[in-house]
Amino acid sequence: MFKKILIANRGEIAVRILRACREMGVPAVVVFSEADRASLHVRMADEAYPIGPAPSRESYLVIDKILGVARAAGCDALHPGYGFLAENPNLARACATAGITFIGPSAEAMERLGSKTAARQLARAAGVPMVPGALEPIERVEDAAETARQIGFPVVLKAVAGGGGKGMRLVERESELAAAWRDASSEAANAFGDGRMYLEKFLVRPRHVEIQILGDAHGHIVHFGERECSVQRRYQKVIEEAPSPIMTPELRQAMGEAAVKLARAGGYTNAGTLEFLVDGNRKFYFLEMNTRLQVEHPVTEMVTSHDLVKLQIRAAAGEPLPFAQENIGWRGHAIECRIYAEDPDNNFFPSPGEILARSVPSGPGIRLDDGVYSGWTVPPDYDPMLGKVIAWGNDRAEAIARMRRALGEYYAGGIKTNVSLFRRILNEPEFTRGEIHTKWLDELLRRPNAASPDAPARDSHAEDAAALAAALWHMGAHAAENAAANAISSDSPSRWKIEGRREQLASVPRSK
Ligand code: MV4
Repeated sequence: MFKKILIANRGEIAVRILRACREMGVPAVVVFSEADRASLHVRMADEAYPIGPAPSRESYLVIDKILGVARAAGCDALHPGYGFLAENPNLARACATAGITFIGPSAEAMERLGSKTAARQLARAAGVPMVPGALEPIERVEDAAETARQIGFPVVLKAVAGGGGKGMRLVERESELAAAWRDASSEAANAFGDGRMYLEKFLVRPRHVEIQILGDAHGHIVHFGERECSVQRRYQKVIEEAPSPIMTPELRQAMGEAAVKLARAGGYTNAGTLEFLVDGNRKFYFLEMNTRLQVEHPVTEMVTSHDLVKLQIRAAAGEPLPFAQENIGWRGHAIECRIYAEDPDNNFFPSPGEILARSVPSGPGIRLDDGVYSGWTVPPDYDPMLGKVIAWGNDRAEAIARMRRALGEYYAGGIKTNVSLFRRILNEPEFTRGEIHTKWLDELLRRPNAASPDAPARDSHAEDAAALAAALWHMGAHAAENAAANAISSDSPSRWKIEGRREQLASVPRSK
């Protein structure tokens, strides 16, 4: 096992990896920017090293700074988390050069699967079904038109280096193609420094279903089944669940086998996710591979009882997978809500700021993967995800009921959160029936909201006050005082502020 692991990330995922390290008895080191001095991952780590200013371009994205810390701290392994440098082959290569084990796939496997067209060629060679379309980048718009005529409109233009919907354009008819091609290509050139494009047949309202895989260094690769991630807003996942409401044992086996086949063809090791689109006839099509641990990995952990982060670390250390595919089973249902500091009543605008008071859910079937604490200030410099609430139940209905109950126990004061969005989604009959697809949430948000009509008549201050009072009542006066006092570190600016906050909390009426 490793002597010491560097976690090259921040927020809830750094905390999640720290927890795995602690359970394994491996010391863990973190890095932090100037904006993250007081962050939870810094407080929880065994050692923490500064790596520069708040902008990630000058801190979390600088490979030399991160490897400098790894060397100085005596780390023999590095976990990249997700986002930042997680899918950058240059970090994997720099680690290899420095003699530090990268907890993830090799730089070469990342490259083979990171390019969309390269991944499509691998899928073709491995016999994995994918959406009809080009297998190579297309140079000229005339060739794009020719391919589009062959496969039939509508088509979707995609960036070879793309992801997350950037550089993507839906084209309904040939007359729109040339303009869309220029637009998408220049968007891709700006976003990825690579304007190369290809195209695919456009599937109408598919589901997004992804397969979690894990490979060791001895040629064994297993899959942990699927996650349903169709509830997305502007290509950002909002709710994920396992199993998918449309899953059958046969479909899971077929998709799992396809995923393992493709990963094997790419010489893939460690944790990875293969994204598929699934149409109304339960036909599945490979879309792309994510060569990292994903935000939504906990729902897979909850239904399979396996700790994916510990398995990643063991696989990177050269240990063989401790079980075979036949030993992986699924029990119950898990749902995850991504809690963001953003304002659902103002177009989901980020809402950074100080968390003045907080109450978090617990109890049967609830897991909270959190990266914040009361008294901490959410910085404006990064993705404003605060953490994730995960609910497990014996079946989907119980998981949903537990999630509704847990969201009622969630409160963060001083900032806006998207919790009300989840209450709305979890009460939609289409959602509870599992009738969701990749356009479902965008369409829902265009419909009027009965519970929260956009009218200015709505008294959001009164609602906030009521929620705060309820949260404090839940916590109890004593707990509230402790929470406020504990949240403020010994090096915090002034006693006055602590007393002020104590008073503020105590003055909220607690009678029901
Ligand atoms: C598609 C598609 C339909 N047909 N490709 C969006 C992000 C990018 N990673 C792939 N995306 C899509 N590709 C074909 N050929 C529909 C989407 C899509 C989508 C995919 C996954 C999750 C949410 C989505 C929302 C809108 C569109």
